[in-house]
Amino acid sequence: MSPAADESPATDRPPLDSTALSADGALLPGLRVEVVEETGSTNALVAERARAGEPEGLVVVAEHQTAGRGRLDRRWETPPRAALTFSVLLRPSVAPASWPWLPLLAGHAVGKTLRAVGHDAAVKWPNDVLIDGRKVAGLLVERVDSPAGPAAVVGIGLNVSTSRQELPVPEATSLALEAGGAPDRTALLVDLLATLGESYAAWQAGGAAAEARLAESYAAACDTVGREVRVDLPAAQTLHGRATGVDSRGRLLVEHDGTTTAVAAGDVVHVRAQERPQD
Ligand code: BT5
Repeated sequence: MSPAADESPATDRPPLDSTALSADGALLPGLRVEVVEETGSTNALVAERARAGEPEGLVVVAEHQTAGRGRLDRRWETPPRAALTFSVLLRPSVAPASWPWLPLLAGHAVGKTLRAVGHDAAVKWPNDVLIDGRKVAGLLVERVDSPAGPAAVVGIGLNVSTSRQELPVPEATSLALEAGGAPDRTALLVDLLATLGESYAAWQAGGAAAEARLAESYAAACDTVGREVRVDLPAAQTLHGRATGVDSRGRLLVEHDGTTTAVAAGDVVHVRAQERPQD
């Protein structure tokens, strides 16, 4: 463990151990990790590789992103070596109608991994991971069309040793701020990729039954369900209501005046943390 984030901000952060990441048996078969010192966005880099025909399983992790992307042209900002910022190239064989599960599945995998190392992490529909109501990780899944067929780039940003001063918004947190010390990023990345890989394989192989199980398991881990929410819809529409669950297609169910609306991935801008009623 390195010192608490509030005590030791930007100095002396250890690099990722790329030798350990490429060691035999370190990762699930089929995964290949490349560590880059700096890039604009790992999602952009992996999308480029996907277009050039790269097979499923490439993982690019950047020690620093200079133009990290959130959804809808928002930015994802992390200092060098303070976070895990990486993208995974997938070429799912399941029908495109099931692809909206990917950000949920990946966020759920991050939440599970963090809970396994003692954090009280929850997912926030559709693409955030929270600890104690604050955003510790964000997910950006993008579809890329390539001559080899469609691909999905699953981008994950997780704040590890980021100090309070370095976080771009007050609603954010890091693992170090929550636990008083930062875990080893290489070991954490290995754990994240293992959980993500297992969840992805079960989803691909399991058909409708797997999606029903995923919906149940996701909803149980989801901080959004049970809350009053404001959902910003396209065309500047807004939906206010109570989130009651997640359906078998990964849509958020929002109840208002006795009517339930299923909000699809991609149609909802965000259930913004700062607008959620506090406990
Ligand atoms: C996201 O978007 O949360 C998706 C973030 C995905 C980042 C990964 S890093 C690897 C890969 N490569 C990329 O270029 N991106 C992916 P969204 O829900 O739109 O949230 C963006 C908002 O989160 C911003 O407008 C800020 O308010 C906030 N934010 C920015 N940086 C943050 C950070 N480090 N921690 C917490 N919140 C942050």
